[in-house]
Amino acid sequence: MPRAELEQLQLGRLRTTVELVCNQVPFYRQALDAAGVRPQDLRSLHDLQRLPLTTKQDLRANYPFGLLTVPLDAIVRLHASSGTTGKPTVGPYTARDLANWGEVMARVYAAAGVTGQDIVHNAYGYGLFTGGLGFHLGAERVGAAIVPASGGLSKRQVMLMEDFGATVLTCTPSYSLVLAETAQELGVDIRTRLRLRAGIFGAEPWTEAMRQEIEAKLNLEAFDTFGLTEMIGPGVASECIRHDGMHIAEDHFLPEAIDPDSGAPVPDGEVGELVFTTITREGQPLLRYRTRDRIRLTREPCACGRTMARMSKVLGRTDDMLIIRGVNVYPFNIESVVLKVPGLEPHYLILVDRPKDQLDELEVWVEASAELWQRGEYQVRETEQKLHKDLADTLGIAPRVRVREPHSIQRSEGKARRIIDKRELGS
Ligand code: DLL
Repeated sequence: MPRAELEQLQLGRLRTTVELVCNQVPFYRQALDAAGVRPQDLRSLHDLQRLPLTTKQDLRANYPFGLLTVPLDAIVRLHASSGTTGKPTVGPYTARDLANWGEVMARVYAAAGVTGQDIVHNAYGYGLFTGGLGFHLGAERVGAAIVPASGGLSKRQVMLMEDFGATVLTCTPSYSLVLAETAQELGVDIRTRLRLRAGIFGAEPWTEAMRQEIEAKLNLEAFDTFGLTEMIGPGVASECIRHDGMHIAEDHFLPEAIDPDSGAPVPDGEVGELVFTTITREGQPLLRYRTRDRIRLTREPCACGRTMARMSKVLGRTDDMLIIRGVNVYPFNIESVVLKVPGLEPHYLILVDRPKDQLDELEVWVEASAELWQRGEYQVRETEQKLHKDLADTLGIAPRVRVREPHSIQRSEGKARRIIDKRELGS
C-alpha cells in the first residue's frame, strides 16, 4: 500500500481506538483528560504525540482486567507473559483479535517465503507464552503443515524434524543452537539428514554474529521476528528475504521511537525506545505503550517492495543496560565480541557482582569449542586473554573472563537467561 494511503488508514483506525478507550476504559479517560486531548482532536498522525504514554506499571495497576474495552464474555483467549517479578502481563483476545493475529502471523511466514508446501516444526513454548500458539495460528493460515513440538525433549525434536522432513524451524535463537547441538550428539548430520531451509527466530535479543552461527550450524536462512504480549504476541514485526530490518505490521501497530528520558520523539535512523499504539485491537487496546526495547526505525521503502516501516534488530532494553563502575554496558555488545573470537561457542553468561565494600565486578563466562578444549590449557588461556582484551576495548571496562569447558553453561528451552546480576539479590 502506498504510504499516503496507509497513513489515512492508520489515522482512521487511531481515531476509532482512542474513542473506544476513552468511552470504555476509566484509566484512559482520565489520562486523556489529564493530557487535555479528546478523540476528535486527532487531525493527523502527528497528533499521536499528544496522547498519553502507557507503561508496564499502568498494566500492573490495572491487573488483570482493568484495561478491557469489552465485557469478559467477549474475550475468547487469555495469554500472559511470565515476568520475572510479581504479576504477569495479560494478553486478552476477542475473536477478531485472534483473526488479526492469524493475519499478521501469516505475513511473518510469507515474508520468510513460507508457503502451504512447507512443514513447520514449531519449538516455541505452547502455553501462556504467546510464541507457540501464535506461530501455530499463522502456519495454519498459510496452510503449512504445523508440528506443534513446543520446547524441550530435544532428542525427540531432532528425530521428528528428520522423520517428518521439516523445512522451517521456529523457536528462540538460543534454543535453535540447543537443537543443533543435540543433532550433533545424536550423530545426525544436519546437512544431509535434515531438510530445514528457513528458521524464524525471536522472543529474545540476538546479534548478527549469532545469526551467522545459527545459519552455519543449522544450514538454513535465519529470519528475525519480533513481538510482545502487550501488542498481540509475535507478529508485530518480521524480516523479509532482504534481512534489512523487520517490517512492522503498521496497519495494526503504530510505531514511534522516543528518548527514554525526555519522552521526546527521536528521528528515524537514531536509536530510541520503541513505543507502540494498537489500532485494531478490540480486547485491550493500548495507547503509546513503552516497550523498553531500544531500536532504530526507518520509513524508507524496502527493496522487497513492502512500504511498511522497519525496525532494526533490538539493540537491548532500556532496563537491561548494566551500569558497572559508572560505565554503561549492553549485553548485546558483549555477545558481538564473544562470537568474533575463534574457538568459542555461542553459549555465554554475564555475571555482575558487588563484593562487600568493593567496586562492581563484571565477569563473562563463555564455553570453549570441543576443539579448543582438546588443544589444552595453554591455548584456552590464550583465548581467554584475547577475549579479555577485545571486551575491554569495546566496553571501556575490563571484565574478568573465563573460558569454560564445553557444555558447562546451562541451556534454555525458551528465552535464554544470560545475565546474573547478584547486586539485585542484595549481596
Ligand atoms: O516474546 C513474543 C514473541 C514470541 C516474539 C515469539 C517473537 C517470537 P513477550 O514474552 O511478551 O513476547 O516478550 C516481549 O521480548 O519486548 C523484547 O524485549 C523481547 N523480544 C521479542 N522478540 C524479540 C526479537 C514475546 N526478535 C519482549 N529480538 C520484547 C529481541 C525480542 N528481543
